[in-house]
Amino acid sequence: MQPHDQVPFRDFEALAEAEMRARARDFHALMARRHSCRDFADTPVPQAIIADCIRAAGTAPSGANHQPWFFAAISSPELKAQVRAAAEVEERGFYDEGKAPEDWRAALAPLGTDANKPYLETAPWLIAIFAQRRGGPRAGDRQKNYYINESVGIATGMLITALHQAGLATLTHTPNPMQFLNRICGRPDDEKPWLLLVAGYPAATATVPVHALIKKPLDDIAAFL
Ligand code: IYR
Repeated sequence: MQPHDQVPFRDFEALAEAEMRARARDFHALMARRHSCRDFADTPVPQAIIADCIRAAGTAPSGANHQPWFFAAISSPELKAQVRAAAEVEERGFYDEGKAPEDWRAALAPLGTDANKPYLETAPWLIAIFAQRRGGPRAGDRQKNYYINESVGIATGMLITALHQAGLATLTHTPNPMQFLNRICGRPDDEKPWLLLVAGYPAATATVPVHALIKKPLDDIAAFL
């Protein structure tokens, strides 16, 4: 079989309408219970669980199927300490040294965040997500990639969803700039550090800001035309 050939759409599973309705409803209920976590337990999580969630993310659609992503899953305490130290340097610049514009600080105030990121060491896994400017469907390809941000965004959403349904809490973290992730993870300069995803169990003391519970109702996010 060659790449230009076609195969039947055989992975599709047709469901009865009642089953579709139930699944759609249940999936919303599941996702409505996902909240960003900023206080993680140090309880380990098996690598195989993280690996399967990354496999799920790797099934995401992407521009020309180039799969322009790389996931560096960090559990090494030494590397997590390096990530924390480097991230906190940037976060101190943002929160404490005036880099954050006033309106941005005001928007973040209800979340109660600051420059301290102890969870970057406490959580069992940090998944550094990189966007590849060049690549292709196979490792080592060097073609131009297309719709890179859209593709990596979709894959990251699927990763967050996979981790949540596997029973893990997550946090999307974006220290800025985060080029230090290339150095710590040994990734080439032409990969853009895109997002740092923290995964593990919430600490018993973890809280959710009420601000984060305000979700727009369907009427405010959708129109049926
Ligand atoms: N990167 C900082 C600031 C921050 C920015 C946004 I937009 C958030 O939604 C949350 C935090 C931090 O992680 O604290």
